[in-house]
Amino acid sequence: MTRLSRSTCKTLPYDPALVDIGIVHLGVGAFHRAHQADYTDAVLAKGDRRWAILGASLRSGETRDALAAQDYLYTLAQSDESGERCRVIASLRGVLVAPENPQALIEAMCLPSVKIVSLTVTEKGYCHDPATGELNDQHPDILHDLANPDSPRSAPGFLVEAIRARKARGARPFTVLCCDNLPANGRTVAKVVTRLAQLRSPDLGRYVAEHIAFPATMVDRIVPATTDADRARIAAATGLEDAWPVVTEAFTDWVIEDDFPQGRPDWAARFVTDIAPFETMKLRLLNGAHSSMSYLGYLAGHETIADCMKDEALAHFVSHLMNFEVTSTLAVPPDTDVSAYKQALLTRFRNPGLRHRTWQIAMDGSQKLPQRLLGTIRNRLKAGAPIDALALGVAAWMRYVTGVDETGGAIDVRDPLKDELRAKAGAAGLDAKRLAPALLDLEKIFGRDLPTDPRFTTAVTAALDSLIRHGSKQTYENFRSTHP
Ligand code: CS2
Repeated sequence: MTRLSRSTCKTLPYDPALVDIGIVHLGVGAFHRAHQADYTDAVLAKGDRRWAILGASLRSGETRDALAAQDYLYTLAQSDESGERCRVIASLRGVLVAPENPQALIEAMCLPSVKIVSLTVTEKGYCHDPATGELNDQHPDILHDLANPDSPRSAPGFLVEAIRARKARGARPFTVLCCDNLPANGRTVAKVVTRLAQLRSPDLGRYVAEHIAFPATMVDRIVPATTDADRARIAAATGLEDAWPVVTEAFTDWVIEDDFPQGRPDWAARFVTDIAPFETMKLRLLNGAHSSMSYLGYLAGHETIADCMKDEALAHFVSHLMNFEVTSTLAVPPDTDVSAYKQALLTRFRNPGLRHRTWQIAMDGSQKLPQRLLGTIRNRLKAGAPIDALALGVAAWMRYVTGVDETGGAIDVRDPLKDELRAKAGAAGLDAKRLAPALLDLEKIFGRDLPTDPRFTTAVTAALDSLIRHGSKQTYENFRSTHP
């Protein structure tokens, strides 16, 4: 079959050779390619050719190897109840692989045409402490980057070195646009990058604090990892072989704080002055439900989120979590109907065209729990309100990170704290009264307040005890009986 490329693709709305690199993007995973690259493709297609993207992988060369042979073009397949629609995205104009040549990435970030450096490096990529949002200055990559500032490994290390290099050359700085699901993502990344710059020199720290803009964003699109079945189906539909297409839903949303001193593309996003209410609503309702469902569903043997939603008792749990425990903690964003938003979420979770694996979402829970569940729990406790569903979500994470499933099989737990989690779980054994306190002791996840609040510890321990004794399915079925 013919390979997708500039010469074989007949549907490109612009010539990818005639665009300028305006954005360097760190972390060219599926999410970036289905979200920001799609919005940017539309801008280039409308005729503003200044904003093509140069991607960078901070770890492996896989994406570059797959896309280089097809001129970095790829198919975006959008799926909803009416079926799947395929379109070729041309906004990505190259991929650098940072570990192969870190200096080349720094040079790219210093290009005069580059006005924005955006990032999707996942929660753990910022080397911060998830409970406080502060840089973890003992993180191995940060220690490496302080010792080798001109050949960094971490995203903050690349940002600081490129900011320094531009400053030394008298070039105007770029805007840093974090597109990860971190709470207050702009402010959090600003804090981390400013701190790392300070550790390099007080002068550089001051420069970052005074001159670099870090607009916050709320990004939303469900993008499961691409499978071989996706590749085969998309090739059959388009007639062109594509080594790394991306499958997503038709829905997409992007809310951005409009703070781009060097200019920005005219993305079809919502530009606002305060994204906090949008972000909290999305992190707590969508991502909070996702994470809770992923642990409970995985333990119950459900492979995908759509499978979880077919399990009526689990779908009931999700609705209860959203309606009775999360909604009361939200400040409703302007022009938003929260009921309609929740209804739409349930439909999105049910999308049969997306095989979004519970195992994929279960990854990196230590980095996700604070913004997805624990902040909500703090608000509820402060209001003296029940936290039964939220506590069950946290307990399911605890049961999951023991690394042993309900049939005694191994769980492939992926988490930067995996070893610590396994050691604690191993020492405690499958006993809720020992396991819960052992994991709650992780201050970088739970802070100091939650582990000492008996309302929280009692609820989590009871939920964990039920998960251990009765299994996940029986536990959420019982939940439905007690919370009709
Ligand atoms: C998911 C998110 O993998 C996960 O943790 O919860 O990637 C989710 O699909 C997106 O945030 C949706 O916008």
